[in-house]
Amino acid sequence: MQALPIRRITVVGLGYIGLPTAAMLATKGYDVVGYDVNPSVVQRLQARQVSALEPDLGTLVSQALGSGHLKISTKPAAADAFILCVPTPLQHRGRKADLSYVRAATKAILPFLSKGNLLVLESTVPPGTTRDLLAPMVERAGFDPREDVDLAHCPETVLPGNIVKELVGNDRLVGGLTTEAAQRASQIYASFVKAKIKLTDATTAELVKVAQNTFRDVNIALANEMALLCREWGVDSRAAIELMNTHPRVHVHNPGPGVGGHCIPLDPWFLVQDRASGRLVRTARAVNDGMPKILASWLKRLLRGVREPKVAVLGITYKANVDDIRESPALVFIAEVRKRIPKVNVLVHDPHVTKERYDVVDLEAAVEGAHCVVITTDHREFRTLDPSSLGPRMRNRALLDTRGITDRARWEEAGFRVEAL
Ligand code: SAJ
Repeated sequence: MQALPIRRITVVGLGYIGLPTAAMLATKGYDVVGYDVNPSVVQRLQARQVSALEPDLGTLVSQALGSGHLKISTKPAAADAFILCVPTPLQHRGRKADLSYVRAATKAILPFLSKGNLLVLESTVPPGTTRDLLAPMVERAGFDPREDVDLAHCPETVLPGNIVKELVGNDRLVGGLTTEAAQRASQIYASFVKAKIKLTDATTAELVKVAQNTFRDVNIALANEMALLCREWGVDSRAAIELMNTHPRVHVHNPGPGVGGHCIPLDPWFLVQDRASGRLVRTARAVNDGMPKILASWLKRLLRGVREPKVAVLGITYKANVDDIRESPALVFIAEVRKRIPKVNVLVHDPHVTKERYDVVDLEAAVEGAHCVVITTDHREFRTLDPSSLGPRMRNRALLDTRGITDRARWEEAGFRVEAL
């Protein structure tokens, strides 16, 4: 197949990956159509409304729209290349990938596909998806997926909260269904990636992506177990982990209330679904998913003897300094607390979350008359909380710090009973 030059790109899905990718490509001179099925996403973008919590994203999107190279639309458009950036959640039943959005996105662009086009899947998927799902769909539409069209998987690796920087600075893996497809896809990414671009086959790229997130999940599970073991041995786990990590080949992650977001708690399942192996991976999932239960039992102990306790939960997002509450361990923790502690009243404060997204209150309202403060997210604002100003407003001075961000001695001096992970 003759590799035609790529000038026009259609990006399908304008979420936290599709939008910055579309904007980035537009600033590099490609004519980009960003297509999303959700009219409210499109309306918001056309009005140039972008999450202010993602550094530099607003500026990038404004530049792209201002240049005239980025158009936002509720309809797909013909192009030289298509990039699919749609979500891949877990199925409601069973721990397997739900590929319905990938199927729908592919179906939506098939009428616009023509010979010589490039189709790149960026969504995180189980190994084999490009070969066994995308290629047959393209074939059924009348194209030879190895001859007429180039198919590739190019996983994203950007960290929410640092997306724009990492889009440019992270190494990029491009897996092709054919060598030519990988090479062709890599040219698009070379327009903005300043780090290395590595080429491989599509299935290897798919596996590597989910394995990277699995590495982190297993490591966090180890940190969580370490924290529980340290507690049993009477050792401060955070101090111990810091010391463990002074070894040049040891990097134990941070213990916490569990693992949230829409990547790390899901991707290990994509790796082991339908496979016989993967015992450690499944165990790590169970360890991390078990943390909210353990912490709820700690809270119950702290509140022993208190009738109708009021609890101030600080932080509902899945990690620090983002506004995303998807799969947040804080949500599971609160559900556990409500299940285990009769007549408990839980109030949530999160400076990064609006009332439209979750029922949050301000710090004063959460803490007023409370019997315990629980830190569930390590937002920067919570690192500087002053126990001597919170204490007098509370009915009972107790702190459960699931992120280990407070100075225990300082809180104890202010009269708090402290439990920390
Ligand atoms: N967490 C801990 N302890 C740690 C680190 C994280 O408990 O030491 C928790 C966080 O609080 C959070 C969860 O894990 O609840 C996940 O947070 P994260 O910052 O590790 O990851 P994500 O989900 O925001 O982004 C990950 C990243 N993957 C890796 O670092 C290997 C990112 O680079 C990927 O692009 C992203 O998943 C993705 O889209 O797959």
